Amino acid sequence: MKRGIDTLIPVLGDQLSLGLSALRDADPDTSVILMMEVEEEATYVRHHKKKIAFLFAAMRHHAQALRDAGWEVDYIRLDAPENSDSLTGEVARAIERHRPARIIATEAGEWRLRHAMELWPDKFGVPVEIREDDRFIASHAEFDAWADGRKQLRMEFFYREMRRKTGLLLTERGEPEGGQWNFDKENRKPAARDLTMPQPLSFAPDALTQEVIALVADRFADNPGTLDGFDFAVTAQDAERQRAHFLRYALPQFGDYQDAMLTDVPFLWHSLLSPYINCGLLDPLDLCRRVEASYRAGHTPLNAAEGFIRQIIGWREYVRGIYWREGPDYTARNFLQAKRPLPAFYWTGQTDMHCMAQAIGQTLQNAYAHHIQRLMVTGNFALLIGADPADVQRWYLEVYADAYEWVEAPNVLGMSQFGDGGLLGSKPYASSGAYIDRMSDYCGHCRYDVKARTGPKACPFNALYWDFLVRNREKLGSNQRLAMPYRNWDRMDADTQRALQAQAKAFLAGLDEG
Ligand code: FAD
Ligand code: DLZ
Ligand code: SF4
Repeated sequence: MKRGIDTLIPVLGDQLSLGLSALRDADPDTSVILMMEVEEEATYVRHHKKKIAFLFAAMRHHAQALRDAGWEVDYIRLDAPENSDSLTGEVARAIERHRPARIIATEAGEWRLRHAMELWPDKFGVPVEIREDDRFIASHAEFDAWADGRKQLRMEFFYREMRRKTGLLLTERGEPEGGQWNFDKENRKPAARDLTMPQPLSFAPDALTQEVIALVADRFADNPGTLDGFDFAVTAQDAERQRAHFLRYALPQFGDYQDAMLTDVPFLWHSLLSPYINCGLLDPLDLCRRVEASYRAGHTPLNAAEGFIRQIIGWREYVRGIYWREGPDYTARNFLQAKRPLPAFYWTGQTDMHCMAQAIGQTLQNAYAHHIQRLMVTGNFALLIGADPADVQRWYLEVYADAYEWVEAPNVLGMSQFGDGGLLGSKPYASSGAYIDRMSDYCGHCRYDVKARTGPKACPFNALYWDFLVRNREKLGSNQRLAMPYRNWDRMDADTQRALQAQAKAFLAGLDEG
């Protein structure tokens, strides 16, 4: 028999974990969990249709899992007639319904919602306890303690701290397995097409998910992407199945082919786990411990296990630390003063550049592209043409099922667009077509010639790369990691330099004309 409601616990769309800090030591008999599908969250950017469908389906299934675990869940569907369309509005209505004595929440994953939650106590006249999100390995205080007083922040050193903290891949004497912390140099092999390549699992939508798909098709018909072939896992159990499948069939070669790209092969040896980790269906530390166990059992080589674990306890934690440390204005930075709008083909994939058509086409189809496509194809191109980093951030936040501002913004603004001037990474990830040619089979399928720098068939990345360096020399010229390309530019004869700049200028003018 339920007693009166004492505690209201709002659970956001990316807080789908049974062990969430807000639920810890709450009493299911006197608490009610509030979950809300709201217009404001669904429209702050034009999310990919599959991203919205994934999240709503995962939320609805999670509500069921919470009920099965004994909680009362008050679940507000997007099409509920009284839906006020915002999280704050729904909390206000829930307070009217349940009259709780207090609210307990886990901190939100972005500044916009953190600010909104900070206003709740005054707005509602109810005490609000906001708990830290301890699904992350480093607390805010730990990241700040590590970062304070350092002249330069670098992922590699933070990562070593996280290895020490978790004990992952350490010997009994506390030294890194294999005698080194990082095996990245072994993880840069191009891949060949192969019939034994792993295939990800596909999860057929059940009735609850089909209902969500119909809702999204109706309400978000004009959003980017397609709902066709929706096959995401939407429960913790199915996410665990994809995790187990990855560990068995793909992880052993994850390291070798981490940076590889192949035409019409969107997933390669990647895990596809980021949407599940980010919304809470999978626990990142548990995942890393299982990867370590696979290494210790002799199933996975060290370069793969270390490479994977580094992405999670290194990069994922590091970008989050930077996002919160740098404050809400981080996303507005624009070190290179880049202003060009993102070309329209980012929303259609219709371009003759085969690498771009592949990365964008797969993104629109799957709400997924792997890291090197995001960084060295679409990100690199946006950087080279001088796209406005605010536009670029919006696109990435829209189109990927794993995109939340805390992880998207530092990756896009900091890592990919050098918009923070070198805070997150030491040099811009700018490259000519040669890198894409080395790591993929794309160029062989392209109407452009990756070896040509000027002329009608020249790969656009080539001239754009040099033009980018020259255009930004004042800001980048003293970067030691770019000393070599600047020297190479200076060694070119004046005619070659002029031809490259004219080639880039004509291409950019073509973009501006649409
Ligand atoms: P795998 O290749 O299998 O990697 C394993 C896991 O490592 C991922 O699931 C992810 O949790 C983690 N990881 C790897 N690299 C990073 C990274 N740089 N930052 C954070 N986590 C990382 N990742 C997101 O989760 N959300 C984003 O919005 C996002 N935007 C990105 C934008 C750009 C421009 C770039 C360059 C990278 C971005 N990433 C983002 C990081 C990375 O591309 C994705 O995490 C990865 O592609 C997800 O696919 P996967 O699960 O198959 O990854
Ligand atoms: C991304 C998203 C979407 C599309 N919809 C909802 C929603 O309806 N309700 C909700 O609680 N959360 C949603 N989210 C996630 C939030 O916008 C936000 O990105 C995270 O909660 C940040 O921690
Ligand atoms: Fe991309 Fe240039 Fe290669 Fe074409 S030739 S696929 S545009 S890198």
